[in-house]
Amino acid sequence: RMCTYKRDVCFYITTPIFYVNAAPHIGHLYSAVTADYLHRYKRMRGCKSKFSTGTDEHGLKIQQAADVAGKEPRIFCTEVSDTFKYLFQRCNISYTDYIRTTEDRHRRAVEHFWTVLQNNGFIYKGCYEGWYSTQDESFLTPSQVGDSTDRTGRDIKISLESGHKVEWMKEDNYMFRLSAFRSPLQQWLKDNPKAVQPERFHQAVLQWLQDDLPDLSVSRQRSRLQWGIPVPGDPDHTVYVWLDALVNYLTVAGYPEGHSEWWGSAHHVVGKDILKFHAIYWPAFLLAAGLPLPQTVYVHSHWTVGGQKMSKSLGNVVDPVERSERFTVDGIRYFLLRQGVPDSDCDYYDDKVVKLLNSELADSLGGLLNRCTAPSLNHAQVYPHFCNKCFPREPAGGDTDTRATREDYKMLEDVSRLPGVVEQHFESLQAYKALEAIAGCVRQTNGFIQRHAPWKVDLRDPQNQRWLDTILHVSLECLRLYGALLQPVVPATADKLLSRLGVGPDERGWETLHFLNRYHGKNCPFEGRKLGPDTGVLFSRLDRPDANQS
Ligand code: ME8
Repeated sequence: RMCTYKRDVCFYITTPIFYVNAAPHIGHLYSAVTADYLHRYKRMRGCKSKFSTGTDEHGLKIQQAADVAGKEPRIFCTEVSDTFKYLFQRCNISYTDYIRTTEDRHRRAVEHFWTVLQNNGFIYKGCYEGWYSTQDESFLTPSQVGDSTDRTGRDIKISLESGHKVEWMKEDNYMFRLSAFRSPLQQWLKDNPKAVQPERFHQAVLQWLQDDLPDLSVSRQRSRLQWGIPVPGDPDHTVYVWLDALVNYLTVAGYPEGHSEWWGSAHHVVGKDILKFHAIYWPAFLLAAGLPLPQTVYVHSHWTVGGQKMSKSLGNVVDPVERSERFTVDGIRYFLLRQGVPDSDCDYYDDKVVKLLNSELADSLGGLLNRCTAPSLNHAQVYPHFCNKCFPREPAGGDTDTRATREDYKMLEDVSRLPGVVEQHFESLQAYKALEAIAGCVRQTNGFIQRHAPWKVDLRDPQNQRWLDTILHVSLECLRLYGALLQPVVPATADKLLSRLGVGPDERGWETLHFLNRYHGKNCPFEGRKLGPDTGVLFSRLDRPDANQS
């Protein structure tokens, strides 16, 4: 299955564009790292991959936040957008495009898109009456609304899903014929069982589509909302911020000119909070515009702190820049993807990060690299030779010098299968399972070395030298695979590891993942090669945080 990939196939991956009403937190970084590993993985497979992220800057919520900050909206947006950009650059998020909805190229795309929807007969003038949440920029049906009280004890109505306050709104505006798309959307989901992943969310969308789909208000009166894109031909109205925001994916693809190369291969990473917008509104808009639908909407759950949603008012927001300084960039990337389970919410706490990184990156992986490259064992600092007599293909072979055990063969089997396992999990957004499988193999390789205790081998016997070399060769081959497979997740650490092994920059693609060629009687390009220079500890152990720090 490893060779089934066609080179130069296009892959286009996106994160949500983030609201600029508040600074980024660990949840935003999680979405970005998720999209980043997919982008890096696809590139490793030889795909042409485009990766976009950016900020969502229009709407009442942003207008209000700028007011509170006492700033011009445009200046306010630039400041906050820059904090997202800084975070992503710092954390090695390898986006190829950073989009801001206040850019001209985006306004042109939205205007064009709107005009196409209108010309196709899917936009009409009507009157919207119902509940609206400014925090979510979302319309709600009566069954999605419940009672609550605000901080001053007053009775208010809230969105049952987000808990945010809702208000009754009655306004003449432009409506989109969403109701026309209920059965086309059901058909799309039935024909494409992987359109929304993981499966649980695919089912959730189908469930929503069991209910009626009311038409959607897609504009606000200019008198209520100025901070946005005017409706083409009717400047008394402003385009609804979600229609504006979703079109960003097309803008980056080059819409309205020359988007066809990328548009057919769009994949969206989103949090579960915005699933409805991406799996119902967005495909309906696209169908109405006569454009292809996204290939996949990848959905992930949320990070909580102390079991609660992160929020400014609770004061429990985890700052990703600060954590990337404390735990290193690769440390926080590894933690998020190793512990983040897309299907369900995960609780964040610092001690969990320290324990995981110390055990898997510092001790297990770093320890393995140390052992195989330590000058005390590996005097010549080379990728040593493999001896087929020491480690024959047939475990019970006749007159060989084999010392390989049944567990060793089991390890070989597991490591050989690892690329396929990692591929499967990477592609279905289960990075944690991929990393778990890699960590399991690293443990087995450490066990292999422990079992054969190369430091005890008596080198006065030349046969023993061949056996020692074989142990090291096998271990380095394991490490080479682990390093290559970890590149999408911890690029800097993987680079350090592979460079130490002497693996060149063009020897790190998916096509290099043939494990232990020599065992299979083939040539190994690394055998006999000098190791790379020793650049120090692979991943430094971290101190446990004090109780009051976490
Ligand atoms: O919704 N855990 O922007 P937003 C994990 N502008 N991920 C989280 C998270 C958490 N606790 N909190 C947020 C918007 N996220 C719109 C999107 S797209 C055309 C427009 C991530 O700033 C997650 O991906 O509220 C979520 O969907 C997104 O940030 C929401 O970011």
